[in-house]
Amino acid sequence: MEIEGRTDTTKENLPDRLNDRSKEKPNRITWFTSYGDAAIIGKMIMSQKVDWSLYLVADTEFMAGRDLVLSVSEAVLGGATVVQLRAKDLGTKDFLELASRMKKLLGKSGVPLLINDRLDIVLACGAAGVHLGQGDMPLPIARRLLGPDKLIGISVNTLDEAAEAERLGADYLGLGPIYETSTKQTTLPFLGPKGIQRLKRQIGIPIIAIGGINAANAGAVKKAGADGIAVVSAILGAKDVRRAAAELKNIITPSCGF
Ligand code: TZP
Ligand code: MG
Repeated sequence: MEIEGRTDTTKENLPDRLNDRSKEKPNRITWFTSYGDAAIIGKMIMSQKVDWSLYLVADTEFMAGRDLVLSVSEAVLGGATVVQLRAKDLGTKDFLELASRMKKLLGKSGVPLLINDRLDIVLACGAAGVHLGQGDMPLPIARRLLGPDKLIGISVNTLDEAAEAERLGADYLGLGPIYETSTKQTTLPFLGPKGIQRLKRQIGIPIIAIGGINAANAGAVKKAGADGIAVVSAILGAKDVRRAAAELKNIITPSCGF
């Protein structure tokens, strides 16, 4: 169905083009179900398989009532490879309902859905994993509750935090803030591309840079060694969300055309 020349994704039935991406990039390998060396190797393979390049943080507060599900579907059509649902303003029931809609929307697209903070929502909606901050559920407990197959990402600002997260088995790091941002209030120091470079030398798991990243600075972030960029406003604040995602995707993985 077409609306003003654009594909209608409001029915949460993404076009075939989106669902077809599952054929290109399977990103879940779940043949190990228990802990032990084999499970750890299986998990390493699995997190390597995730395409972290364009990580959309779908923030309900940023959207302030606008249709987040529609915007996320547009962003994925533009090239977003991971979606994290962040809903600080929603109660449990509304958060779960939105997460379930998001999960259904992403369907077979191959784009994993991560949930900010809430392990219970991950389990209830069958999301791929959780994103935790330094003050959230400690990683070993989160791992025990979620099991080896779920992805767990941690926000870090220092090398010590990053090394600890890696040691404890995080699947990826959200490193930031890289630049000044008005999307999230923070007193943490901005790391800039140099901060990414420093961490990249010492850390083996994927590093996703976050904070103030846009089309003007994404190239420098990538050059500094980030495995991906995590973005709120540069995508969700754009007039044409799909195009904004595609532009960023092109900068960080130049072979991808729009
Ligand atoms: N964590 C660190 S900075 C940030 C989060 C969630 C906000 C990033 O938003 P933007 O608009 O991409 O700067
Ligand atoms: Mg948190």
